[in-house]
Amino acid sequence: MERTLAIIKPDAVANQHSGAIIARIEKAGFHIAAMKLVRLTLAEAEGFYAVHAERPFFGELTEFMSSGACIPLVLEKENAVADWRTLIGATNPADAAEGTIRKDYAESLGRNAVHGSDSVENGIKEANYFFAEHEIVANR
Ligand code: FUP
Repeated sequence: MERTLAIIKPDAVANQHSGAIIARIEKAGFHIAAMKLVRLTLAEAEGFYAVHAERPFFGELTEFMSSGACIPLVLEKENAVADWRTLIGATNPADAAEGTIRKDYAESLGRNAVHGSDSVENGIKEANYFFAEHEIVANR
């Protein structure tokens, strides 16, 4: 079964949208294989987003991601990576389709409520960034 890493980001947690977002995850048929609430250190956020290290928004992004609690989740489903990205919508909420999570809960391009892995390979890597093997519970 395919896995992806989702993160309910600090803006959505602070704005009390975690429950609504988790309800959408379950309604869309994803199995939650792992979940926890953590506050990332700046170094942990920099490690997670290392691929963006040279981008101009890297400092703002990593400061935001370490500014408060976030909720990483491993989601399991057939086509989990693509289906989760469809459900969350475009990176910039101004471009996100109606009914998507970012359309409904994101504040801005930088504070955009949720993360989703962009490939199956990165889904595995990102799940392992947050969770040990024994913390990920397969759906049967
Ligand atoms: P996504 O895969 O949709 O999360 O988007 P990206 O990997 O392109 O970007 C990662 C995060 O960087 C986004 F969620 C928000 C932030 N970002 C900015 O703040 N400014 C930008 O111009 C692009 C991305």
